[in-house]
Amino acid sequence: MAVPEKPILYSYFRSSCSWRVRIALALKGIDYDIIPINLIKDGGQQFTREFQTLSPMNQVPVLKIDDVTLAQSLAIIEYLEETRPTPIRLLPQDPKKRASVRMISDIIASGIQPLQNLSVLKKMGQETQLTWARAVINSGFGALEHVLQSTAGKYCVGDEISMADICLVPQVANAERFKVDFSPYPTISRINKTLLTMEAFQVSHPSRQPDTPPELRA
Ligand SMILES: N[C@@H](CCC(=O)N[C@@H](CS)C(=O)NCC(=O)O)C(=O)O
Repeated sequence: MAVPEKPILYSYFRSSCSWRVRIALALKGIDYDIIPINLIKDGGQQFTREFQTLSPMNQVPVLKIDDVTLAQSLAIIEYLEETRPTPIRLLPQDPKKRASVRMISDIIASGIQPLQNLSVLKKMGQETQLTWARAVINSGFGALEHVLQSTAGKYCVGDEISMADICLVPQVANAERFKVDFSPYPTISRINKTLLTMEAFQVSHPSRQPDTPPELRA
C-alpha cells in the first residue's frame, strides 16, 4: 500500500493566516513540512510564477495534502476538520455554536485581517499604515469583544477550543505589532492569554518557525 505523502505547508513565519493553519495542524496532530515563502524579500516570493500556480491570489497559506492543493486558511481548516475529526474537533456539533464559531472566524478573516494585510498597507505611506491598521483592528475588535461577551466561556465559544480561537490568537499578535491598546478588550485579552499557554499555539508561534529570523526567535 502506498504511504501517503507528508503534507506541505507554504507559510511565512509572521503571516497570521499561515499561523491559523499551523495551529490547526498542531491541534490535529498532523506532521507536515514547511516551505517558507518570504512575503517581503526581493519584492515578495508570493509573486513568483511558481508560487502563483499554487496560489493565484499570491497569498500564503497553501497546503498540499491528500493529493490536493488548498489555499484560503478557513477552507483548509474545514478540510482538516472533515477529513480528520480526531483527536480534537474544531467545529462544534451543535448548529448554533457552530454558527457562532463561523461568525467569529469571519469577523476576523473577512472583517479585520484583509483590511490590514500587507498588500493593502503597501499602498499607503508609512505613517498612514499604522493609523489605518489600528483603526480597522479597533473597529473589528470592538465588534468581536461585544460578540464574545455572549458566546465565550473559557474560549471564544463556550469551553471547547474551536476555529474561532485559531483565528483569534494570530489576529491579536497582529494587533500587538501595531501597538493597539487592549484595555477596551478584556475578553479578547483573557482568551488569548489562556490559548497561548497551549502547546499547539506555542509550537506554531511565529517566533518558532524555520524561517523566523534569529533576532525574532523565542
Ligand atoms: N483569506 C486568505 C488571506 C490570506 C492572506 O491574506 N495572506 C497574507 C498573509 S497573512 C499574504 O499572503 N499576503 C501577501 C500580500 O499581501 O502580498 C486566507 O485566509 O488564507
